[in-house]
Amino acid sequence: MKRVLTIQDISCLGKCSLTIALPVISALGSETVILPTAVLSTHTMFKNFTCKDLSDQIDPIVDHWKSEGVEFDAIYTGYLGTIEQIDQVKRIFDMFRGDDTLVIVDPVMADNGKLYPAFDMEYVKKNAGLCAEADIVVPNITEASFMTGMEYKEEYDESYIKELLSRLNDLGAKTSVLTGVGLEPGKTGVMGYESKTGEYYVYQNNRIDATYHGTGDVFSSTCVGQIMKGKNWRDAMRIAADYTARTIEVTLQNPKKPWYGVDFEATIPELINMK
Ligand code: PXL
Repeated sequence: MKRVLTIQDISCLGKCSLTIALPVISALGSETVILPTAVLSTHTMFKNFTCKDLSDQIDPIVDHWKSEGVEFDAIYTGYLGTIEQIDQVKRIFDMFRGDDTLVIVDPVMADNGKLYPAFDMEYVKKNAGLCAEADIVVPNITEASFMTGMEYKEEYDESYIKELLSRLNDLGAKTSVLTGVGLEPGKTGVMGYESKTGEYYVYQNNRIDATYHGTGDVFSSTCVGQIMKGKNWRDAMRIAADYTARTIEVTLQNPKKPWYGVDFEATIPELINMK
């Protein structure tokens, strides 16, 4: 069985980060080792959330794992709280990255043209440095535009997306996958670029006019789980895009109209059978 380490916060209520990564990657058949970077009462889109930083636990936890001789097939990072934690994560890459360890970085910090409340441009720069070390990065357009210094656009064409992807790869990542890319009216999806082969991959779904928190985490976790199942990055992205779109569709049918997260639990059985 593959073993994945995922490093991100626990938002106790809110359905994002570890509370998505753990069930999704486990459901796809990999052992999922978690390293919580902070415990929050809710994600940061709620008002008045509590947050306990766990930075002081990170080094002792990973040092213990090292002493146990543990190895990981993948390391997947998501929302991190501080600049210092990014340095701690780089140390973890150095400690545990073997020849075949896949490193996936989702530089969670912004959406819809804006940084999340906890972050500033210094954090953006540091996150770009983390992306440089990744095999695959999966930012949204906002995160990519902050990291590359390109203008954020809501209306764009394929050449804008290609330029973002090329600049992301210039940062150092081997493969860049942009999420939330709609190349025609009424569509949304992903576009990726692999430096080694110069190959682009585009996948589009019908756009559903709703935005929810945690959909980026659903997408990234699914990519990780599918790659661990043996899919190449393009198929993993396609399935992750389908699963995310299907989950949004199902969430919209919930009569209680959840606002803070998607009903990914309802669609996990479908995910397991997606090809
Ligand atoms: O889904 C991304 C995410 C993860 N963790 C926390 C967040 C968010 C998005 O807002 O606030 C704490």
